[in-house]
Amino acid sequence: MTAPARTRTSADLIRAEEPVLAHNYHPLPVVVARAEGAWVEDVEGRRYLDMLAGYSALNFGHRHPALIEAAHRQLDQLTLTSRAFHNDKLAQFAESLAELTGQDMVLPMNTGAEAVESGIKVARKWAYEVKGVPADRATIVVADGNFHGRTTTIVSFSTDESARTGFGPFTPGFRIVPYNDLAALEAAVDETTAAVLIEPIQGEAGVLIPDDGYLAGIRELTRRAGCLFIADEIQSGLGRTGRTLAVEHEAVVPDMVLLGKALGGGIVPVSAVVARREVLGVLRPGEHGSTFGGNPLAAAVGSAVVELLGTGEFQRRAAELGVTLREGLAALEGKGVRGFRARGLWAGVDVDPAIGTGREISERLMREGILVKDTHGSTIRLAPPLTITDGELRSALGTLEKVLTEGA
Ligand code: IF1
Repeated sequence: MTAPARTRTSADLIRAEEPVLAHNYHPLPVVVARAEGAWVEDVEGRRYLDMLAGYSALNFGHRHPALIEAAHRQLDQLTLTSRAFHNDKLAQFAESLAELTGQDMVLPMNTGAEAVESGIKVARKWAYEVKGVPADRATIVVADGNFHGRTTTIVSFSTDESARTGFGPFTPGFRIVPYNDLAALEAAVDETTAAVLIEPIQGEAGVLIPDDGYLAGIRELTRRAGCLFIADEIQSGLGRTGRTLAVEHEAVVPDMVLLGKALGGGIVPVSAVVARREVLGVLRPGEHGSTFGGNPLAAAVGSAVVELLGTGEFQRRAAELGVTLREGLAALEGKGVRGFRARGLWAGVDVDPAIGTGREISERLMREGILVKDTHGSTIRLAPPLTITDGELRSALGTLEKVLTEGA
């Protein structure tokens, strides 16, 4: 007999999931019930500072007032029409997003993986119709250590065995080269290449930041080769690194940018492909679509997100607080931190394995009121909401030092 829903404890709820929920995650033993800003609260009322922010889907914090207001207003008016008809919110969302990203056209989708899949399809169609690659011969070059989502085609070019094993057969047409290696990239590009698909910073791989010049090199290489530069900014974009897009750190404008996560403000799934007219112009009615892509609720929230980013406040906060983050992590080198990579309010921290695995460190931090997520081995990722205060960030760094030095 299970406890009635209204009085279930965290333990009750974790137990209740076990027989009925697919086990595709191993969550930390915390059951979140409420959240605001950078803070979440579990069923028993314990508070935690959220240093994961939904893997960068919560850049504006939990339940940002302007975004919640936009959602409430739209909920009371119209939520879904399908694209069989127009709705009164989509033009504004597409116009403002194209302007924010310096691109011509927008293809609205829902999840990041859908944006990646859509980008792959559009790049291939562009290769056949514009570049003149023979039918079904298009190739796309990706980097090892990539993470672009979980669909069968996307895991076809993953180098993470746990993401691929048991899901074949796989989609052909992808070439994998070492990340941050322009020579290897150049060698893989030929007349069949539709695009190079790259994360400007590799998130899941542990926040790997390429050498200065890598992104500019890809831009030059793809221009010379007559193929597309597709930047997957689903995790790195929308303020996370201190700029609207991470590619701006090298003043690079890709041919296509993939967006997701924070574009939905942490409220609804919103993703998009944004690109030059020559590229997205290859799509004609009936050739691609999505039941929920561009729905009025998503468009209303997405427009409110673009408006927040238009102020530059969140990019500025990420850049300024990123100095506190970097300095705080540098001070921990030799005190349990073996190395770290950081840009804006995003860091991958390699902890001394002798202190514990990433999971063990995450559990110790959880007991101290800080929520993070490990990536691989003993690397943890720090990606707080961009609304975090300097004091909260310093407090989190202090707790990290305590956990690393006292083995709390
Ligand atoms: C999970 C991390 C994993 C992404 C980039 C596309 C997508 C993602 C650069 C797909 C999604 C999520 C997926 C989520 C955990 C998180 C993640 F990298 F952020 F940490 F898994 F590697 N491109 N990343 O990071 O977007 O379809 O999920 O909306 O799968 O557990 P999605």
